Amino acid sequence: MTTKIVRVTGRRIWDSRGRPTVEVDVEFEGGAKGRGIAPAGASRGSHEAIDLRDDGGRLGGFDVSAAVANVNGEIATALAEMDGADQRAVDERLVALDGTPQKSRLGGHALIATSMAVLHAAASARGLPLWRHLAGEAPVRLPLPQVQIFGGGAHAGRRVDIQDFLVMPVGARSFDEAMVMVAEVYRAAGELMRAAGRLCGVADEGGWWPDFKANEEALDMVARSIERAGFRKGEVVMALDIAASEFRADGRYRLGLENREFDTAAWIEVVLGWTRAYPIVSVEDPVAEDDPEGMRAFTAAVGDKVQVIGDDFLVTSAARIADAAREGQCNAVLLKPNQAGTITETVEALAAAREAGWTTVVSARSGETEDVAIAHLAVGWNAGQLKVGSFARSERMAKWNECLRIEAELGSSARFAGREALQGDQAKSASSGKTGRGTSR
Ligand code: 2PG
Ligand code: MG
Repeated sequence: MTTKIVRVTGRRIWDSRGRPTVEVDVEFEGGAKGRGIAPAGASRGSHEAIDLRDDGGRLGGFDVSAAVANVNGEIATALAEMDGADQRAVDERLVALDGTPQKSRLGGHALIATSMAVLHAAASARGLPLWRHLAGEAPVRLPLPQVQIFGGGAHAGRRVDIQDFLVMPVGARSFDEAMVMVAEVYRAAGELMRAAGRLCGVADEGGWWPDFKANEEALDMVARSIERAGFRKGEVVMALDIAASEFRADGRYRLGLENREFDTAAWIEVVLGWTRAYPIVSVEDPVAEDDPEGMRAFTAAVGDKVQVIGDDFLVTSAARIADAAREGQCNAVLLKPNQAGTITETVEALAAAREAGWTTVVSARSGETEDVAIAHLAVGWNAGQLKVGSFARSERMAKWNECLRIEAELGSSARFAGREALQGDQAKSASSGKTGRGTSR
């Protein structure tokens, strides 16, 4: 089936926050089709690919008509007749065409939606599900999910400072069982909030609204929810996305909710205290994106006991990951394709993390759609972990549900990453036959 690109069509559709986003359809000469939809972040790293939003007050300044015009104009022209099965060549053409360091001319959303659409069409041309197209014959695992129980920070009007209070069902033996465990904890959290007279709906990613007087109250509530759901110690553990860039100003960390502020060393002590007091196995962006020394100090302090994820700090950039690995500034990466802007650059970031022996987490954004590609990327790349928000609202559940379908399709050969996903080198050794380093996490 010929994989020559014959049509690229962009249009404006709407994301889970009711904001405009870019959808792209691609068609090959042989008839294969693919569709990609760009997600959108609210707490964005300052070095990630920039979404081009229209000037002026319309739609709050979020409209994407210029970006859509770029897809239907320059991008469609540049990709015409290219081989859609050559993802790298397509992505390199997109990057060169844009010509800016952060994709600001054509728009990061225009580029990632196009890149994803081409990838989908290529899978379809081979008659394969996307995860299988990506994996080839390499082993795959269903990812250990990171699931938000309370949403805060930029996803909840800054009601609390910390952004994501998450759980990870490390004791599950399958993805199906993982979902059941998470559902019990999510429900228990809702019941506890109701009993406390604090049930106020949900935040942007479906996590319960954080009606708390202090950040620590949310930590307590997650721990109590795990207990109330009846899990034994270590079966369901906790994770945090601090998203600390959001509350750092003038070199200090300011908790608006508690009216307290800290220098880097004191702030690190606060977070370390939480990792000792609660069963926290993973902390994302513990300090701000412009605090590399803080990132190094935190990573050194937790050793291999806690997964330290760079999100805003690394923005899915292979070069930044390699630098951070050399400096000991993280030991894990969040992979968000729209931070990089193309699939090929995201794959390069994944490879850099693997090279460093890091763990990897494929992640959605706080602004999402019905697009479930992220579930296929997590499985097909054998990333080990997947983070797509909470356990409510269909733009989140669609991704979890897609993982369940992939698990069902794999049948008895399905493997669930489970606790192993928190050990660096696992994915690398699974594909190369080398023995993993192993950690005490
Ligand atoms: C994050 C993401 C998802 P956003 O910080 O990890 O929770 O948020 O998409 O707003 O950057
Ligand atoms: Mg984050």
